[in-house]
Amino acid sequence: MKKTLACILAVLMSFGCCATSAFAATAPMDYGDANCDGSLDITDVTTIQMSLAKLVTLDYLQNLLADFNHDNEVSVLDATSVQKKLAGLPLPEGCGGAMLTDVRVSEFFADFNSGTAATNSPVTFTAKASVSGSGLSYEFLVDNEIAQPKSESNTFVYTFQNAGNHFVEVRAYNEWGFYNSSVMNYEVLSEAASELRLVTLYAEQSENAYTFVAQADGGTAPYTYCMTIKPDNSFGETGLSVQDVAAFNDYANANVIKWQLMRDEADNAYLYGEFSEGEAVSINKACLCFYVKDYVLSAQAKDAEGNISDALTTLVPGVKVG
Ligand SMILES: [Ca+2]
Ligand SMILES: [Ca+2]
Repeated sequence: MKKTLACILAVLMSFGCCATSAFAATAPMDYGDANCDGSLDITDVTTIQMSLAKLVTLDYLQNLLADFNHDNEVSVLDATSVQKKLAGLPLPEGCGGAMLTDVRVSEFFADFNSGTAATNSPVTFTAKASVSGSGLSYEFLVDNEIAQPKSESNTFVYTFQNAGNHFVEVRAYNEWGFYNSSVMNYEVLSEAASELRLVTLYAEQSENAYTFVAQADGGTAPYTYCMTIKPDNSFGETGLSVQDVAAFNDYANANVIKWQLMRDEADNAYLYGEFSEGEAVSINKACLCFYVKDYVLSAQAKDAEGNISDALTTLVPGVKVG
């Protein structure tokens, strides 16, 4: 069984609501870095030699990295080739390079928002992840127990037996066993609500745009919705640049909601838009200037009687857009 190496996790809790997001990725690691300290030097040669002499035992990752010439074994050839590289001598073809360890959960959402599903109603959780290499797989946990073992399926259907708060986690693994996780604190009601509730809120990514989906039920139809997008200040990033506004205006057209650039009391910029039920709502990724920031998407649903229900979720940019 592959040894699991957790990536660096920064778990962001948002205002007691359902959305929690994990953000992480590790930098590529260099083949030959047998002691996994991020640099290639003579201590790596020593590490390989010591393992060949059975003086040390390499762990899973060390074994992968120590195989400098990619022949699927750690041998004296690897130690020699690393020495040659350090001496600036020519190497046999195919030696070295970087091992891509990057894996990242970009989205994790349920078809019922937290606090809207009752016990005994099946809830579908969907995760989306990206990986630099191949072999992406997903594992789902409920209250720290594995509820759906690792598989290629990125959806997970679960029926909660007990009301209350539950931790639902997805772990996306790459072929090397590195994983990135996203956790949500999911509240289950003892019985279904009849009042207005915003049951669905998530963002779908495509190559160029995000499409935002919100759906309410209960209350009195028809519903209208409004959505706000703003940078997640827990990352210390505030505001959208003027450039973003220009890009956003360029994108406006008939079938797309008109997003307005607003500023809060602290002068932080955010985008705000209103729309009616059934309208598609999408926005160009470049408009948000997704780079390293996360964004908070919040939505309100209003029914015909003026009742309001709201929800929020964290958008984790899966693709860097300059
Ligand atoms: Ca090293
Ligand atoms: Ca080798």
